[in-house]
Amino acid sequence: MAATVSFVSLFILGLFALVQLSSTEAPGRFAPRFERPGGPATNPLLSKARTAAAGDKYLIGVGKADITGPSVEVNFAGYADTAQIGNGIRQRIYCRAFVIGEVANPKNRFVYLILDAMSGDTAVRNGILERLAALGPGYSMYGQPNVAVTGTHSHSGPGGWFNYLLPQITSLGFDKQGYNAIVDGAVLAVKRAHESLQEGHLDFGTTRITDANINRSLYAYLANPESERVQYQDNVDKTMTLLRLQRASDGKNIGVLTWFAVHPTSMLGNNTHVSGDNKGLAAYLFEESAKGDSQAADGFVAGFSQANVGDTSPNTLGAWCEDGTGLECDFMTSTCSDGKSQKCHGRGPMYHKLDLGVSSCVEIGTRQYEGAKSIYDSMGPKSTAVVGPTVRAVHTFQDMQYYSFPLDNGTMVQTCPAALGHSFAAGTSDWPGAFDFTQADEGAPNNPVWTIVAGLLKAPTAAQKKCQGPKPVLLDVGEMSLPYAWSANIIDSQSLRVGQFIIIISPSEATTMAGRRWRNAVKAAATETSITGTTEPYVVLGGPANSYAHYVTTPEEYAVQRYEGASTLYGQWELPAYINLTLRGLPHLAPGSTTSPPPGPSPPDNRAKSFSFITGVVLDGAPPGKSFGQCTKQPAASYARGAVASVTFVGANPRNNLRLEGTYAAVEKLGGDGTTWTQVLSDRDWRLVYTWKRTNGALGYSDVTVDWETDRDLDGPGTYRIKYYGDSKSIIGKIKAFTGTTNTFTLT
Ligand SMILES: *[C@@H]1O[C@H](CO)[C@@H](O)[C@H](O)[C@H]1NC(C)=O
Ligand SMILES: *[C@@H]1O[C@H](CO)[C@@H](O)[C@H](O)[C@H]1NC(C)=O
Ligand SMILES: *[C@@H]1O[C@H](CO)[C@@H](O)[C@H](O)[C@H]1NC(C)=O
Ligand SMILES: CC(=O)N[C@H]1CO[C@H](CO)[C@@H](O)[C@@H]1O
Repeated sequence: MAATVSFVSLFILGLFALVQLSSTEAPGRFAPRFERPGGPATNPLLSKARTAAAGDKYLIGVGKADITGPSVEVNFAGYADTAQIGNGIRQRIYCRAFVIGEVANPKNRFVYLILDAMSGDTAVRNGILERLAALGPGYSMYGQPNVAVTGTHSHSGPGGWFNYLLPQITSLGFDKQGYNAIVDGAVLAVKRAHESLQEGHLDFGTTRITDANINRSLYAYLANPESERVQYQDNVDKTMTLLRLQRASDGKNIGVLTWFAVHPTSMLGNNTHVSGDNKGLAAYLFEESAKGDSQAADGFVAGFSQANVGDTSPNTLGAWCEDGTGLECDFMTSTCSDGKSQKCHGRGPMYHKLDLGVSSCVEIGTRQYEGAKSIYDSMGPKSTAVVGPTVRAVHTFQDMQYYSFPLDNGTMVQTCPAALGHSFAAGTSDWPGAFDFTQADEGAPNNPVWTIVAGLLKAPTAAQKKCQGPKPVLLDVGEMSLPYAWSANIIDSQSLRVGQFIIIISPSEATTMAGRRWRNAVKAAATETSITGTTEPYVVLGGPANSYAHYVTTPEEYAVQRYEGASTLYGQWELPAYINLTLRGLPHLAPGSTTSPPPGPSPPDNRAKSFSFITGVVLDGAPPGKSFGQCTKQPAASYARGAVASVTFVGANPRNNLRLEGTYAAVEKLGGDGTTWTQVLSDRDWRLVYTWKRTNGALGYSDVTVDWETDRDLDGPGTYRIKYYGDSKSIIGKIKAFTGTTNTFTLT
């Protein structure tokens, strides 16, 4: 037992002994492939996007709001790398909300939320439900059963908002500012969707996107029976599903909601600018294209939701050893010539650009956008109308500690308290574990949270070891509740349904085959019980949602214990258990069903007891003879389109004011009258990059750099200037807004 503990400690020590990487590299140049409004894909004459819908009428509404938390001095959520600390914004992140309800009985509705964030989470979801309730009786129909909080699984946003201890460790605990940004933004998005509710139609279509994802755990996938694998063309799902929301009043489309499985890990683990990664970019591109589309309503919202993402990678060129051997990583273990995983790196389509993943992200985002656009543009002939008036949602909490249920063949099995296996430490080829135990350094960890909790590590009980087999337990997170729960044991089982369209909400990242089995089981049961009448059910899976419960593999993949299997928290029967729970809920989605299952046990709420070692801003200062917002590096007099205009200002810490729904950086263009300036780009735009750098900690000096990566096609010639909006904090804590403006320059 003691041996296990010290072994575990050793590996964790390695995690926190890391020295912080410098993050000073300037953002790379890239050549975006933005679709131009009016180009072929958006030509209204070619588009059938407005083809009249034939299905039933529903209440539909969409909304979107900014959730960009502290962009600097806070660790990013996703790669669990303590060195990945934000220093600015490439693109603001958002919550997109979709509300769908019945016309006849409008209380029957659901909200599907997509956060440009690592996952849904119990703390965040609790906050959203509480603040929706606080909006008053008009919002009383939103609650536990019908609010689905999904994350795109982006790895490029601030962390610090998780309910459980384990994911809080690298972010130094819980950060109220970032938490509030997400919760308030999500509530604002729901409010906007709610206020925009109107009657409309839903249609869905699919396409195959061949070049935006690959499997990153093929060795585990191949453990699934051949008889099952031969039923599928690919070893990852390449199908994108798009649901279109079209209002009845004038036939304009108010939004689209898509599902496609690919890790938003195009931005590498050494990127330090906030963005929504490839999914956030795809959504932006679609929403931009809608501005030039006469069939799209104002306020059009495009949601790019995650699907069975578990073993998918956006690094479509495969995983290679950066050790001079020129070899691919080992097929079975993803290690390199030194037997370790650190040098194994997935390569995105533009990996040679060496720009922290930016160019590959543009590619993978654009491929998803173009896939979605192709479905959208051929709606009508190739799409299916959603029919059947029923809208329902079902939610229960389930304690996964020793949940007993029968497999299909009748054998009773059980799940286990959460635990992570050895391969969890190695990470994946999308970013190798910064904390592979073989790299362990026995130096003291430089992490205050870890200093407190390291002594509380427990070895697994005998029952747990047996239950988790064949997984060798590395971190027995489900049996550790000191000082508060380390991981979720109680998960959300939730499903939504509109007409024949059924949405499984998964708390875990389902692997390709796990997702297929889950969807197939739901489709078979829905068909058998005729809950969609005579219409064939169509099932999608969205997640990771509601609470972050790491991964779910098939039992066969679990037996292989690669990263995904090692991160399947509740043992080898987790997937059959999830399927059992979804099927148990299915009768509550039937037309005429007015019942809800018992709510189940409430997960612990750790918000009030969480550690917080994220220190606040002390003060900002301007160097002698300078003032906040003063431009210290002016633009050149003129740039050719395609060049980068880079300017620097005397800055202040952006954590003083998140400027939600606003901007830190902006590009303004001079109007034809020679006097009027119009904002043309802001933090929401991918090609305007805001970087903050502390230059003197004691005196609070900092620089802000704004890089405008101008685009030959999208940015017209003209006269421009760059603006910076900041907020400084005085020694007595007073926060004061200021503005900086550059000289004017021309773009030719
Ligand atoms: C970021 O990581 C990639 C992949 O390992 C590497 O090629 C690149 O040099 C790194 N960039 C910086 C600035 O560390
Ligand atoms: C799910 O498991 C429960 C026992 O926990 C069992 O009663 C039920 O029949 C199972 N449902 C399905 C659909 O397998
Ligand atoms: C049922 O299936 C499980 C998993 O494949 C297997 O371990 C078990 O032996 C089977 N039980 C029977 C009675 O065949
Ligand atoms: C990581 C890995 O093994 N990727 C493989 C996934 O499958 C494709 C074929 O579909 C292979 O080319 C990759 O090497």
